[in-house]
Amino acid sequence: MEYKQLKAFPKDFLWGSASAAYQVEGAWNEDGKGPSVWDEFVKIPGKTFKGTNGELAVDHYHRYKEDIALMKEQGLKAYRFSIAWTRIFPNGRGEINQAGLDFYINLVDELIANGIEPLVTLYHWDLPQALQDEYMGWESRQVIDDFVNYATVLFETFRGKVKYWISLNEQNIFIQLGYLMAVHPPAVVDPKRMYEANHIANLANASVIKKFHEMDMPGQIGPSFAYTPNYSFDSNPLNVLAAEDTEDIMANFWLDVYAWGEYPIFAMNYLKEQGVAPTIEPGDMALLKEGKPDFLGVNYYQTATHVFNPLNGVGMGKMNTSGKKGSSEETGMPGVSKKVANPFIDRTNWDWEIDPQGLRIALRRMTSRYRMPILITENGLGEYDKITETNEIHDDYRINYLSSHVKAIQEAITDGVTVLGYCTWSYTDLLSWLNGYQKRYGFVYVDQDETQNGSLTRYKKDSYYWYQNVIATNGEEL
Ligand code: BGP
Repeated sequence: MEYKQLKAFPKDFLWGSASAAYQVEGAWNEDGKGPSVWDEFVKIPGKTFKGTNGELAVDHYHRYKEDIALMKEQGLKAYRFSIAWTRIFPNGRGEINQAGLDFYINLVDELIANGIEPLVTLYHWDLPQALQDEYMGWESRQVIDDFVNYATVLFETFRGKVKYWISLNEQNIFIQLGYLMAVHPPAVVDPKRMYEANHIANLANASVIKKFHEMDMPGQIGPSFAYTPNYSFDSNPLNVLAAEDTEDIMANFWLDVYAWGEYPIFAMNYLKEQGVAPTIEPGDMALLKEGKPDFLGVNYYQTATHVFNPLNGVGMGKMNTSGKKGSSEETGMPGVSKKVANPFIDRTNWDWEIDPQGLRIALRRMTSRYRMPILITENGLGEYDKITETNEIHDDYRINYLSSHVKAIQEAITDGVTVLGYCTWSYTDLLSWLNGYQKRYGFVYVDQDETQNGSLTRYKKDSYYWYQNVIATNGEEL
């Protein structure tokens, strides 16, 4: 639809930006923090780009005041960050590590003192290694109680101060990359184990949300889903069906569970036929229904376009983690679909498709199916940035990306979607899990390279000033 006039953004729209503990904090073993699965995984040769890790990251742990001062100056309304479980419980449970908790108390207080709404992610992939060692982490139902126990400490600590909570960040990504592609911890390739772990993660997610509501916490909670809307390559009915199947297996399979406490029919049938459906115990489905979120968080980066893929067709291919455009391998699900290039849209140097209308489509599909408010918890462009001799960063490509996506949000709002806020990924440059430090996302440039050399000095990019004006005009000037 095209409108004569777009609706204005709501007055209290949360113009935000995001990060995650492992990607920014550093201080990986300070103040009593225990090791997480990522602290260990990065030590395996060949797992991350040039062996990069988050031991120092961008040293946000020691520089958070400086970073928050930059946010304040920019006019940022909300900052989404994650809490490292291993700072609170170095071994996943047991005695609270007060020094670790204090870091987040100080961070939250500093944000509030500067008029910035804290949005807290409970889990952004850094599971305590102790729980992985003890009972294989997400593969054991023991993790449910430990996750609820950890979250409860945070709920009690930040009651009234933190109003927006994200339960699990991108369960679909950490589960698939961890148990199917072996490119995240615990580096397993086993679809059966993957769907078992995923079901347990669903139960943990629902349990934490249920606890939040039982505690009568002021505020709202929801998961963040990495949603890649699926398109058919053309009007060939076989390809249309391939896209719909992919949507069921890759999106509804998580979103239906979050919103309705039910697994989608076609995806579940398919998993049963493959012999990889999860074990569902009595009471599980009731629990999933009791853990209904207050909003759906969405991380949107791109869309995916598909053709039908026969049973003997292409399987999972390797992603481009080098930044050499065109280096990603063909990928597909045999018997379902194969991903192809969309001729209507351009790609980044990491082969991520740039599709602002796809964000509008994502918001529309989620609203049609679930009728829940949506919080955009991530959206952004990872690219090489160059700093000039006078310390300027002319990232007009990022401004184009972000402004076209914000326009798509405004169109979706005009369509009738309820959007609570928008967090760009990311605030400062940070560690990209598999792509090192050269794939930059921030409004704020950090002097840091793959060998972890650099002064860590922060410099404002052109996009920093652009967003400052977007916020000041409440989205009227994009
Ligand atoms: C999301 C994650 C973020 C972030 C982002 C960019 O999947 O939640 O933590 O990393 O993607 O991805 P990448 O760093 O792979 O470019």
